[in-house]
Parts: sequence; C-alpha cells; structure tokens
Amino acid sequence: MLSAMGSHVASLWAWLHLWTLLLAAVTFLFLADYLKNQRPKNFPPGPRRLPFVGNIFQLDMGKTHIAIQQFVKKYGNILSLDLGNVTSVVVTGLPLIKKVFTHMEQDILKRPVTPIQERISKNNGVLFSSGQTWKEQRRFALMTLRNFGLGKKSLEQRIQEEASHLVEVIKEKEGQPFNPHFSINNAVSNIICSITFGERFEYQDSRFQEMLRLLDEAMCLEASMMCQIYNIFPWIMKYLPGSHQTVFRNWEKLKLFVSSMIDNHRKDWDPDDPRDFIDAFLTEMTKYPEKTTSFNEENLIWTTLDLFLAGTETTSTTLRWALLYMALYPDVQEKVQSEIDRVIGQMRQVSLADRESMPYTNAVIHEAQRMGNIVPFNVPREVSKDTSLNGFHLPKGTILITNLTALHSDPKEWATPESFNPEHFLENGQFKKRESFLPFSMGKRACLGEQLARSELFIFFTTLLQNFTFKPPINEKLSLKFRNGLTLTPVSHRLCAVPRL
Ligand code: HEM
Ligand SMILES: *[C@@H]1O[C@H](CO)[C@@H](O)[C@H](O)[C@H]1NC(C)=O
Ligand SMILES: CC(=O)N[C@H]1CO[C@H](CO)[C@@H](O)[C@@H]1O
Repeated sequence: MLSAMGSHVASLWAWLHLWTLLLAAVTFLFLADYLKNQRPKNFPPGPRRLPFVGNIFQLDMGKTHIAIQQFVKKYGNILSLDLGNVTSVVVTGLPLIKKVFTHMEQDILKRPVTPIQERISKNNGVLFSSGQTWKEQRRFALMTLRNFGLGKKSLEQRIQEEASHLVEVIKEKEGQPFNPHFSINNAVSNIICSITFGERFEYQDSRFQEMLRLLDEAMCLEASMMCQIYNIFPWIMKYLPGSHQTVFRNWEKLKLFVSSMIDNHRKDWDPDDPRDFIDAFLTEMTKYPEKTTSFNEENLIWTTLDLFLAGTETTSTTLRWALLYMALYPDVQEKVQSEIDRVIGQMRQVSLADRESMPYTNAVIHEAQRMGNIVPFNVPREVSKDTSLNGFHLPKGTILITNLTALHSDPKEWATPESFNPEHFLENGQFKKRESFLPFSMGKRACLGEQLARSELFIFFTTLLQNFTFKPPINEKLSLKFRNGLTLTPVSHRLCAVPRL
C-alpha cells in the first residue's frame, strides 16, 4: 500500500518535473529570442516583431504590398523589419539609396548568407560570395566576359544569330497562340552559354530545356514559405519534406550539369587557346597550385553557374514583360515598328549601332524594365562594420535592402508611375536617361552583366518586332499579374506572333 502510494508520488513528481523543465525551456527560448533581438540605441524604427519569426507574416508574400506601404508612412524612409531571426533595414527613396551606394559603399559590399544559401553554395561563386572570393571571382568574371565578348566572333554577331533562330521557331507557330516562356529563355540563355560553355543549345534539346526548367523552378520556390521557414529553423526543416528539398535537389542537378560540361572541357583543353570562360578558369587554376586563392574546383562550378543563372532568368523575364506590354499597348507597338521601318527596314539585321537613332524603341525597353521591376528589393547586402545612416545606428550584421519598387514607382520621379508610358524616357523626341531608374543597381557590386543585358534586350526585342506583331489570343485576357520568386515574372500566358510580311 505504502509502496504503491510511494510510486504514485514518484510518478507525480516525475510528471511535474517534466512540465517544469519544459516550461523553463520555453521561457528560456523566448527570453533568449527577446534578448537577442533587443534593438540597439538609435536603431531605425519598425513594426513590432513576433517571437522567432519576426515580421515574416506581415511581409509581402504576393499580396500584402499595401500593409508595408503604411510602414513607410508610419516609420519613414529607413525602417527596420525582421525576416525570421535576421534584422534588416529597408531604405526608400533616391537620395538615401544614392547615399547608401556611394558614402556607405565600402561597408556594404558583403552579401548576407541565409541558411538556404549556406547549404546551396556556401561562400562560392560571385553572386552570393563575399570577401576575397568575391573580389577575385568578380574581377576574373568581368575580365573574361570582356575578352570573350570582344573576341574572335563578336558578341553582337552572336546575339544577332540567336535572334534569327528565335524568329525561326516563332514563325513556325504561324500566328497561333503559344507560350513564349521557354523559347525566349533558351535564346537568351544561349548567349551566356556561348561565353561560359562555348556552345549554344538547340531549342529542342530536352536535357537543356530540363536545366532551364530546374532553374526556373528553383528561383520560384526560393521565395516560398517553406524556404523562409527553413531559414529560421534549418536544423528542423532539414529533416522535413517540402519545397525547400526541391530547391536543394534542383541545385544539385544544375551543379552536375555544369560539372559534366567542365569534364568535357578538360578532355581537349589547350591552355594556349582558351575557347570560353571554363577554359580560361582552368588556366587560372594552374597559376596558383598552393591554393592561396579562390581559383579552385568549387568556384569554377559556382561562378559558371552564377553567370548562367544571372544571365538567363533576368534578361528573358524582362523580354517577356516587354512583349506582354506590346500586346497590351498596340499603339506603342505600332510606333516602335514605324521607327524600325524608318531606321532599319525589313531587309537587314538589327545592330547595336541602330540604338542611337532609335530613341523611341530604347525608351520602350527602359519602360518595360521600370514597370517589370523584376528585382523589386535589389539583391540584399550586409553591413560589415558598425556604421550610421542619417543618424541611425546600423550595427554590423544588419541586412540592408534597397526598395527599388518604391524608386521605380515614386510619384515624385515619374509622371504616370502606375502606367506604361515610354514618355518617361523621352524629351523632345530624344532618349532621356533617368537617375531614378536603377534596375541593375549601382556601385562596385552592381550587376556585372549590365552591358551584355542591354545589348541582348535591344537586339532581341527589336528583331522580334521587326518580324512580328504581338497580340493577345482571341478570347483570352492578358494579365499583368506577376509570380513572386527571386525575380518577379509574368504569370504564364500565351501570345500570338503575327508575321509582318
Ligand atoms: C535585365 C537583366 C538584368 C537585371 C535587371 C540584373 C539585375 C541585377 C541586380 C539588381 C544585381 C544586384 C546588384 C547589387 O547587389 O547591387 C545583379 C547582380 C549580378 N548580375 Fe545582373 N541583371 C541582369 C542581367 C545580367 C546578365 C545578363 C548577367 C550575365 C553576366 C548578370 C550577372 C550578374 C552577376 C554575376 C551579379 C552579381 C554581382 C556581384 O555580386 O558582384 N546579370 N544583377
Ligand atoms: C517598397 O516600396 C513599395 C512602393 O512604394 C511599397 O509598396 C512597399 O511596401 C515597400 N516595401 C518595403 C519593404 O518597404
Ligand atoms: C519580315 C522579316 O522577315 N524581317 C526580318 C526578320 O528577321 C531577320 C533577321 O533575323 C531579318 O533578316 C528579316 O529581314
């Protein structure tokens, strides 16, 4: 009897004990979370954060744009937001953004490493790396891009040839509705592929089309809620199924693809006659056998992959926006075509030199970039040492986001911010540059493919409009809705490309 009671008491004790422990643990976690996220003095103001997840549910996941607009009204042009357990500061408006990329530049050259990125590429490559690796890889990528761009077969000619291939496959549709997504993607990608891999891929090449699909899917899913949650609780999410696992799998497959290209290069590599980026990198690797630099196997794979991804998705998405706007604004399209007929005609190919004499077409491409606004919050930077901005203290480790959406739709800068209007880039019939147009960002870490992208956009867009008139399919309504991902892309749609002759 007594012993029975004794064991009851003991189990009651054990039970209570367990609860106390659990309670203590939870209290501790909340306290730790609270202490860790104490704002330092003079930190930019911002909305209250939730424990663990910060402001993640208040942030834009496609719908809550408006909620955050009120944040700017309430807290001003420098406001703080917590994305999960990392503190970030969002900067709005041209004067401040310029200040950030000039006066503060030296202290914000780093990229933040999210747990997702850490798992995918670590500190390799050029897009998400920092420090010595970034410096070396960026310098080398720029130099090599220049060498192969202005090399044997000029880059311009390569883009012209690719534009002709694209015209051919679109002609096959005979004006019937089709989804232009992956043929445009393939055409654009072939330009960077000819620099990195030394070859282009046929639009029917199913292996390459699969790579483009994996890339598109990975970029889209990286903005998903599962991936955001992975960034907060990587040690749990690692074991759970979800879209983050698809992202990891896709990157593994993309890496394998690049590795196999590299293996092929090694077979017939001639250090005295580099054919492309991979060859040039292999040569660079032999110069530093002691491994004192970042020219190693991992960076060979990642810098190549970074150029491939940054050079594919962005430019082709911009082109898709531009064609969509043409289908929706037939009067604008007509004006572009009459400029093409006047300056180039139907008989010869579009060349870069034509851009000078085609202010309207140039303005339309810029306006498509402004409205498309495909990298809405720029690519984030990290503050690398304690610093201050307009009197606010920004401690080391803060993530800095520049709001390009706000810049590209600022009513103080644009006559009709919400509507497609090429006049934004025209003055007395001449092309006018605009300071508050920063789709490629600015400063030492700005887009390194800007020149390439601008050449591609001009030649592809102008050649397509030389050959076709783009129209919405009969009985289908085209939408300007976008799909959220690492870039903002138009939702899946079909167009009719009616031949002009
Ligand atoms: C319309 C097309 C494009 C847009 C809108 C665009 C936009 C951007 C933006 C906003 C950044 C971040 C800059 C920053 O952190 O301040 C960036 C970086 C980068 N872009 Fe582009 N880009 C485009 C095309 C290209 C192309 C064709 C290439 C191919 C070479 C490319 C390669 C890169 C690379 C390698 C970086 C990383 C630079 C670094 O971190 O140092 N981009 N781009
Ligand atoms: C960025 O600017 C846009 C346009 O003003 C606004 O709607 C959005 O809420 C801003 N986002 C952030 C995070 O500040
Ligand atoms: C009407 C037509 O075919 N126009 C042009 C289409 O594009 C090629 C170049 O890719 C030009 O040579 C044609 O003149």
